Amino acid sequence: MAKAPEQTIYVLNGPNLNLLGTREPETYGHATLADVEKLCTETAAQFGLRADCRQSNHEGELVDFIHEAHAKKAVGIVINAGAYSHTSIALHDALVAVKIPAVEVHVSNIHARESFRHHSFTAVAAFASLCGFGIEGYRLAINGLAARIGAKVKA
Ligand code: CA2
Repeated sequence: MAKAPEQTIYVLNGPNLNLLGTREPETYGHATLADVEKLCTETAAQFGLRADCRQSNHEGELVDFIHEAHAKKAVGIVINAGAYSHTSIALHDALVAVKIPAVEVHVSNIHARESFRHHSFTAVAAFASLCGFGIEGYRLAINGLAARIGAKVKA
C-alpha cells in the first residue's frame, strides 16, 4: 500500500533571530538559528512530521509564509515573530485567517523583560504560547503541537 505523504509544519522565525548565538548570549543563549532549525527538524521527525523552517526580517514576508503554509496544507505552525510579536496585527490576522493550529515561542521570558514585550499579538492568535525556555521552547512547542493534532511518536 502507498505510504501517506509526510505532513508538514512550518517553523517561522522573525526579525533578528538570524543573529541568535552571535550576540546577547545572556538573554538568548549560545545556540544559533541553525541549531534551532536542526532541533525542530529532528523533533518533528519523531512524529513523522516534516519541519519547513523559515526566517525573515520582513513582516510581509512572514505573512506570506503563513499564507504559503495554508496553500501547502501545513498541519501546524510554530512561530517566534521576534519583535513583530508585540506590534503586528498583520501577523495576528494572517494566523487567524488560515486557521492552522499555531504555537508561539519566545527564547527569552518576555514577561520578565521590558513592559513593551509583555503583550503579544501572535500569542492571541495561537492556541499556546511558551517563553523563557531558551531554544528548548521550540522542542516543547512541537511536542505540544503534535499532541494537539494527534500526531503520534513513530516507532
Ligand atoms: O525571546 C524571544 O525569542 C524574542 O522573540 C526575541 C526578539 C525580541 O524582540 C522579543 O521581544 C523576544 C528579538 C530577537 C533578537 O534576537 C537576537 C539574538 C541575538 C542577538 C541579537 C538579537
